Amino acid sequence: MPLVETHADLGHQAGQVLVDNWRDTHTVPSDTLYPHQWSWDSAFVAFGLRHICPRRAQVELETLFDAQWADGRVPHIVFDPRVDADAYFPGPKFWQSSGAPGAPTVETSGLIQPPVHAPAAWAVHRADPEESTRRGFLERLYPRLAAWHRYLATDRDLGGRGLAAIVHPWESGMDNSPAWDLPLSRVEPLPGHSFVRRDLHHAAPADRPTDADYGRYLKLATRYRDHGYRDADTPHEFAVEDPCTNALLVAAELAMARIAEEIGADPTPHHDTAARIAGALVRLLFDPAMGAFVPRDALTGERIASVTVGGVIPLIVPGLPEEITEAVVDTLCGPWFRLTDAHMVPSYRLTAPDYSPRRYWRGPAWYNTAWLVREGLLTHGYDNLAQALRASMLETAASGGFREYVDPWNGRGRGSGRFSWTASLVLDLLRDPSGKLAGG
Ligand code: 2M8
Repeated sequence: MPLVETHADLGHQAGQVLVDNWRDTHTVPSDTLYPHQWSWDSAFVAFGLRHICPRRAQVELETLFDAQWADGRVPHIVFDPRVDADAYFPGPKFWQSSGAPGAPTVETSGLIQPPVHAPAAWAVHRADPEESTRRGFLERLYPRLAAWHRYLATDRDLGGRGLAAIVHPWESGMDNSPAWDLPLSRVEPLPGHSFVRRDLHHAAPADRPTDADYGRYLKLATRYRDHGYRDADTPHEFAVEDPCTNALLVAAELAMARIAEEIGADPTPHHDTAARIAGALVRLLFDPAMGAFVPRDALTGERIASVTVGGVIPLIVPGLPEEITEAVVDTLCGPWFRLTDAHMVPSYRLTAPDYSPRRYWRGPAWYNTAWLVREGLLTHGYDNLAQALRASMLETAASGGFREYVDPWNGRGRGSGRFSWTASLVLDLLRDPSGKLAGG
């Protein structure tokens, strides 16, 4: 079948996934594995949803921000009260958010995820500016987005170096990434018999994090919960400055500048914050010997010598020094990520001894990170590489199922099927191949 027809069909199927995964006020990442609302999933979903129903894309983000905490944090999961409390673990009974100070009435987790929301809000507005203005979409969301970014830039500057720290691997969105192995090794896991996983009912154990990983995730989350999710009071055992989260915060502040201009507010503070965080990112997290950005342990002050896809995503930051941009693109095209012949972008170095083609964030290629890398390539004028990556994403998706992640060597789908951000970002690539982070 000619490629153009395949793609027309692909767009239709992608739209159908988004329609089927819509739950009145939000989209579930997957009908089986993730039956609630997730934070960065909703932002990625909004980028695609705006092409078929801009109003729904607005509601997606508004629902998430209705669950914002008083301190500005946007929870990583908002639980749907209509779904059985045991359908996902750890569910509302574990997080006990309603007992925590400043939590919303709806049950949520106490963790966060990377800040993709402001760029999503700006893209959603531009999909139908008239309807957005009529509903006061940006005016209402702007102060909430500002509070969210303030929380990240201040309460989460746990290392005092001008970068936001994550306090749990789930906060990176790249849960079992090898980048967290070292800081996580200090955490004594809860014993396996003390919890019952639900994810293994829906996905192959070899595709998911291990029980030992879960034991550590739960240990960290329990300690945070038992300190009321108060950052200053929790003796964090894990606090890491993640390059991907901080690069997204830069892009998000630049999007805030565009939103501020649109609603007649002052964009200057957003430009200033973006420049400050970008400076710290380059100074503290770029590793010239690796040709990539690496995380930094906020507790020890040491860099973690592990390059993952999170270390190339900072390409989305405009105005990086040229030698850094070139080094990161070389890394992407070299044997670690093989941009021009792998399926999309592997989540971990293909040559690493502990690389796994199927275990979740330890090797498989994901659509959201490929979409971000493509945005980074466009930001710095690598249009041909961006075009090749788009083709790779569409071809991989066309092989079927809108899977959660794929084996970078053969493109075979893994994890959940009919996955929302996969469908959404494929739709976005089909309908709007232009760059759109940081205001487009
Ligand atoms: C995955 O994370 C959740 C925990 O938040 C899980 O494994 O149960 C990650 O891929 C994360 O990035 C994503 O937001 C979430 C829902 O799709 O699933």
